[in-house]
Amino acid sequence: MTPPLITSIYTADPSAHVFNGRVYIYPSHDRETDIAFNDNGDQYDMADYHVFSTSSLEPPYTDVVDHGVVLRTEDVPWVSKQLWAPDAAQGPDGRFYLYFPARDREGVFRIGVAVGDKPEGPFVPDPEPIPGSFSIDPASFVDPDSGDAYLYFGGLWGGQLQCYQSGTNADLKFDGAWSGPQEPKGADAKALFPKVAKLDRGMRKFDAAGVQDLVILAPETGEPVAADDHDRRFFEAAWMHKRGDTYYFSYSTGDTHYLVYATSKSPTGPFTYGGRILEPVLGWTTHHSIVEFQGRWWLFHHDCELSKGVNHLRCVKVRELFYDDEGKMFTKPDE
Ligand code: FUB
Repeated sequence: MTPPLITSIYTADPSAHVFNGRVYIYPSHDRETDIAFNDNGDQYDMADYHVFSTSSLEPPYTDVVDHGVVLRTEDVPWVSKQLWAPDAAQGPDGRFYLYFPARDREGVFRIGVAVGDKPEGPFVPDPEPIPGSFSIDPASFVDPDSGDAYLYFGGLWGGQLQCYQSGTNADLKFDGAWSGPQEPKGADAKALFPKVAKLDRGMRKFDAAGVQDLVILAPETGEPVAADDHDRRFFEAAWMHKRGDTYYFSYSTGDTHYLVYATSKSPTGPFTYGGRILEPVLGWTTHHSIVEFQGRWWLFHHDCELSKGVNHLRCVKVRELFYDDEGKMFTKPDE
């Protein structure tokens, strides 16, 4: 079985990128807590971020470097708690932008940005969250062909995406009555879509087009995936990558514990569901990233092997990802 990539601390939600010929990993930093487990995710009570890097993705991972703490709760004026899954991107100015979700002083998840001169930080946060941002799991994507940058985000239940069902994307209203482990259901209900916003060239705010839905269609009907289709509907853990002229949007199905993907010829969709890339792992959550390094594709993800199954004490792993002749992604059994 693939060993954990990082064993010095508990890590999760790995966002991997290649900068300067080296793989940089931006994970959540899990920690022990006395908070009772619940389906709102209160036990995921993280308070800082470390950055890791490596030049090799093959065990025994002797080159993995922990660059130390790069951002803490107390560094960010608007944050009250829960530094959840982050990501990072390099902007057109050559600087590095760390995107992170956290609860604000009212307990509402927003997305912040912090800026650094090096991929390993340190990062200086903006004093306010990104205007118009909400929910969790920001995934940044810089299109390798156009140079355009996007932020994908959203997460159900504890991630609060279901609290934004009224109003338009330009003027979404938070409805606290939807807080907690709930989501639309029923024969006619469509799944809630993840969100995408193009970043302006400064990388610290959304461009004028603002937030849009990222539509995921069922291939057999051409209609949006149904809310009750928990094997395929978006739950959390957005990730975007491009191979050739195909955009791959991958995500977690949450309570069914799969990592799945959908494809499009546009970074903003619509996307068509394509299949599974990872079966359930040890632990409730599953969350990942996909990156090309030295001519091979890699799936970073986490499970709970290091803590022997404690859901909120996770460990990052990496395994090779393959494509068949039709561009369908798959991983091989982990033996
Ligand atoms: O790490 C906290 C949350 O757990 C993330 O935001 C979700 O994607 C899940 O992995």
